[in-house]
Amino acid sequence: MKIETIDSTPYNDQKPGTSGLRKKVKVFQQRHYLENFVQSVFDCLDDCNGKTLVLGGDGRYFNRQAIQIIIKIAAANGFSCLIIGQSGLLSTPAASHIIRKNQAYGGLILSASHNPGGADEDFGIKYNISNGGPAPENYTDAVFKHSQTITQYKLADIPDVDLETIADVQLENLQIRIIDPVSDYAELMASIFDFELLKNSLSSGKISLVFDAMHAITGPYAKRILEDILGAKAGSVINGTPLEDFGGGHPDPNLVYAKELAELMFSDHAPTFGAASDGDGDRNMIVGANFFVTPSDSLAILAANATLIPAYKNGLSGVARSMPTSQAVDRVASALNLPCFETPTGWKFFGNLLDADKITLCGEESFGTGSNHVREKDGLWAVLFWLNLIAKKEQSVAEIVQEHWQKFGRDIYSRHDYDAVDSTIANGIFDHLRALLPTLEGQSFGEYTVSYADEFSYTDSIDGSVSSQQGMRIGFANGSRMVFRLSGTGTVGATLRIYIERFEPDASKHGQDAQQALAQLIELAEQFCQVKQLTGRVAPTVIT
Ligand code: G16
Repeated sequence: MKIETIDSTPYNDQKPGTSGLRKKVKVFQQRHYLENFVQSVFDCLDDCNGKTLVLGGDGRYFNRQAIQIIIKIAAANGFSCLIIGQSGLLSTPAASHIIRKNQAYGGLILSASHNPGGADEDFGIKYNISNGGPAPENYTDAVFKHSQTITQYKLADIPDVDLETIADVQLENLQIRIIDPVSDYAELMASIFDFELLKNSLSSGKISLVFDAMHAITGPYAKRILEDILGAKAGSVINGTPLEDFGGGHPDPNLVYAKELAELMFSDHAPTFGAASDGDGDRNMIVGANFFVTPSDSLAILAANATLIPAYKNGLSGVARSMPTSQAVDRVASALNLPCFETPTGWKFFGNLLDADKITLCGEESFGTGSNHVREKDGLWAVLFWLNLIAKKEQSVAEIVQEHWQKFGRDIYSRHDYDAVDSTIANGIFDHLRALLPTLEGQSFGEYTVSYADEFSYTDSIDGSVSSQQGMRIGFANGSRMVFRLSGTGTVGATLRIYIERFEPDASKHGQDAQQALAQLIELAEQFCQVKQLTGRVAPTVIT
């Protein structure tokens, strides 16, 4: 195989965010941009020679072209086996599973997750390590550093690979395996959940469902598993064909962007269960008939009921949540006497805890839940978990949630996002908060007395690594909390996130609207950060 060394000049903006490098497609299409980054990823690995790499993406615009480029760079860097999803497709959780199942060295996942796709929209790439999870920060920091000085990359002189045909192809020392992206993942799901019970409930129509794949990667996975294997009515999966631009939509599963689903679920002819997933299939939104489940509650409910699921019938070793996620799961952990960990935002922080079997389930407020079955959050897994619970408990989504609140109390929760804020203003807000926090402890604001105010810093209990500046948090004596954080996944300006929660033990008040119940805290948050005043905005871009 002829290997060329191509001279290049470095870019200074290849710093991976919360989950890989995400930029506009046009940025990735700049000369040598993708090549530099991929070569930097490989240069920072110990040795790629003779190793196996998994490759696939969410099918967004530029996915196919990027895969052909990466194949040539991987071949030139000595990988001996590339496992690639047919048509270049792999959901993020399926990629994680395929890395683990094949004991691959790692994988490159091409996705900008829930960000829009298309020629003028976003693309992304991230490296996952041999445990199937996102690479840790010390590695992504090294990649960024290297990308700022890189001067050449390697390219194998081989023809483009046929990505459409499932086959094993040998190119001299390199084996290229084009695999069915769904079958391994479907098998894994069948090993976790009670598929017989699900088949009975779904094929008989006892449980009716609508799953919105948002024209993203989960379409083929959901159709195969929910409709073909479990017998849900044909058409239960909507927007099921992956499109390069997600049909012009925003593949972020919330009530604003999954509009078709939301309208149906809050109508008179809502099915028993509704769900949606995002661009790359790792997020999930769960909705019952006229009832929305917050991701934080969802995590707590899955933890509280886990022993009803075959794979978790012997109980959990522990649970974890990201810092801004509500404290609902903490209450379950405390009742079940389970260890509960609080990590910074980003799935990569769960990896060590899962590997060490300190936790079995984990989740985030950002519509992510998962378990030790892979090392990514997993949208369809959460959907199957909920369906399994509904079938087993013979209750509706609303009944399951209300019963949970009665037992544990309700952590009323909301997140307010201000998108595309001018970066200078956003940094100013955080400088101001950083100065304000040390003055707050002990101060009272109406019924809220500040018991702590700090900037979250995390020390990994397994490897001792420290991640600082992970969001500002203000806790109150009555257990309420607010958190301010800058998103690490946006590509335009800065996205400011404000997370607000209040604990309500009184069951007669559990029916309250979250925005009303949190109104005082929402006002207090504005008093502290002044985002509306400084940006001139009158309301958040998205409220979840
Ligand atoms: C990514 C990470 C998640 C994290 C989320 C936060 O999600 O994988 O673990 O919770 O980012 O995003 P932000 O920094 O914008 O708040 P995804 O689904 O985009 O990969």
